[in-house]
Amino acid sequence: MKESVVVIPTYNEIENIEAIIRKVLSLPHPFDLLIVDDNSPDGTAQAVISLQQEFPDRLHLEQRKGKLGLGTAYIHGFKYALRNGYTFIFEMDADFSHNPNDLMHLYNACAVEGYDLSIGSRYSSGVNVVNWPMSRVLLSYFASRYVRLITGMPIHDATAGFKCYHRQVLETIDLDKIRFIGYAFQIEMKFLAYKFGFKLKEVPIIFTDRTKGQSKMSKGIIREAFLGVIQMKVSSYFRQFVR
Ligand SMILES: Nc1nc2c(ncn2[C@@H]2O[C@H](COP(=O)(O)OP(=O)(O)OP(=O)(O)O)[C@@H](O)[C@H]2O)c(=O)[nH]1
Ligand SMILES: [Mg+2]
Repeated sequence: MKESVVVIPTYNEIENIEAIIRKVLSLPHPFDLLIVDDNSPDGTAQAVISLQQEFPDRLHLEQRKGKLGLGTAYIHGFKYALRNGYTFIFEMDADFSHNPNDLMHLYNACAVEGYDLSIGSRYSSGVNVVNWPMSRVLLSYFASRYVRLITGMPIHDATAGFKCYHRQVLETIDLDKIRFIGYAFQIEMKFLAYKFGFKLKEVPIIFTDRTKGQSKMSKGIIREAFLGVIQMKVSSYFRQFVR
């Protein structure tokens, strides 16, 4: 039984991809890696293919035809991880905004303390974001307060994208019914895990703004999240969450 795999979605991350792969695969704990690349024009996938010769059993690549959104990239990766028998499945960005050393803290919250979903949180102990413009910090911080207000979910960092799932959470959530692709995807996955009664834990992390590569954040992603939260809450009244 394979234990842990870190799923990293990539779109144009040629400046980060080799460094993030080497960092994760050099950690003392044996994490496997799955890169889900959307046919990045900058050659990110080719860089992964050449590194696979050095890490044949631990570095995996799934390629998709075009840019289809972060959310669907993760759904694709989760299905791969469940098919291949992994117990702990992680989400992490490719741009070092998430510190790979924190993977162990997320892992321990699930594997040692028994939580079903651990979340790398920027806001569970104050505001732990480095080098983001104040406007972005305020947008992100109040977005989480807004989600908490609407959904009642007791989570400080609702849009966090650095997580560890125990496979039973992803087996319970109907992945084909997930509608959102951006931050709303991050909110929806936490909201469904919470509604199904899984045990969630926020693990404090420090989030650092990317130093290499281009941001993929857009106004559309923010709008989707703002309206999507209301949709999630309303539709939760009309369904049952039975495990
Ligand atoms: N496969 C795939 N990956 C994506 C897509 N959009 C973003 N990503 C990846 O998802 C991760 C998070 O995207 P980011 O652009 O870092 O989003 P962000 O952290 O909100 O914004 P910045 O760090 O400021 O750019 C990165 O590894 C991106 O390469 C997509 O459409 N498809
Ligand atoms: Mg980023």
